[in-house]
Amino acid sequence: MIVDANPGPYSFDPATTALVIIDMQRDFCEPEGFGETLGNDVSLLRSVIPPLQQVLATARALGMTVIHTREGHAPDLSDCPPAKLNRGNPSLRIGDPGPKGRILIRGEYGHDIIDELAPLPGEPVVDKPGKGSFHGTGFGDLLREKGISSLVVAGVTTEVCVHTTVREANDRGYECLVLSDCTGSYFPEFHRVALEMIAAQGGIFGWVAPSSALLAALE
Ligand code: C5J
Repeated sequence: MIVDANPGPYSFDPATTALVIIDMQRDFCEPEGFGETLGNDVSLLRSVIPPLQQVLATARALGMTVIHTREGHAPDLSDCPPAKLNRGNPSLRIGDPGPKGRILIRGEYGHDIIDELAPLPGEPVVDKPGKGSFHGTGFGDLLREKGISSLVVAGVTTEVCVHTTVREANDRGYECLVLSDCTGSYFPEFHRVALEMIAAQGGIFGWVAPSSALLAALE
C-alpha cells in the first residue's frame, strides 16, 4: 500500500506494520498531571484524540499490530535518573503525590492511557523510563517477534517522545510514517518544525502525512 506523504510516497504492508501510539497518558493529556506540573497547557493535546481514535479503529478492524507506550517510573524511582528527577522547576516532581496519583509513576491513575484510547486486551503496552521507546524496554524484541519492519507513529509529544522514538527506530532500520494530526505538542511551533525535521533532506528520519492519507490508502 502507498500513502501520499512528505517527502514522497510511503509504501508499507499492513501485515508488517505496527501502529505505535506514544504516551497518550492522563499525565500528559489531562489537567493535574506531569505535563501541567511543567507549566504546559495540556488542552493543546486534545485535538490529537479524535483523528487518532479513527486511525486506531481502522488499524484494529484490519488486524494490524497496535502497540501503546507509556512514559513512567517504578514506585521506588530506581529507573529515574537524578538528572531527570531534579531537572527544571515543576510544581510537583516525578513521584510526588498529585490529584491523579503519584506523578508519572507506574500503576497510578495519572500514568495510565486516557479512556478514549484505552488499549484492548492483548494489545502490548510498553512501559518506558525514557523519551524513546527502545531505551530500557522490550520494544525492539517485541517488533522483531512480530516481524514488524514499518511503524506508523502517533501520540505525544511530537518533538519529545515521538521524535526520540522515530530517531531510535530509524537508526534500527524501521521505516516510520508520522501522522501529523495524530501527534501533538504543548508548543505548536515545535510540532510544525519537528514534523519538518522528519521529512527534510529526503526523509532523514521518515515520512509525514495526515491521517486522512493513511486512511485513504487503507480503504
Ligand atoms: C515529555 C513525552 N514530553 N511523552 N514526554 O516529557 O513526550
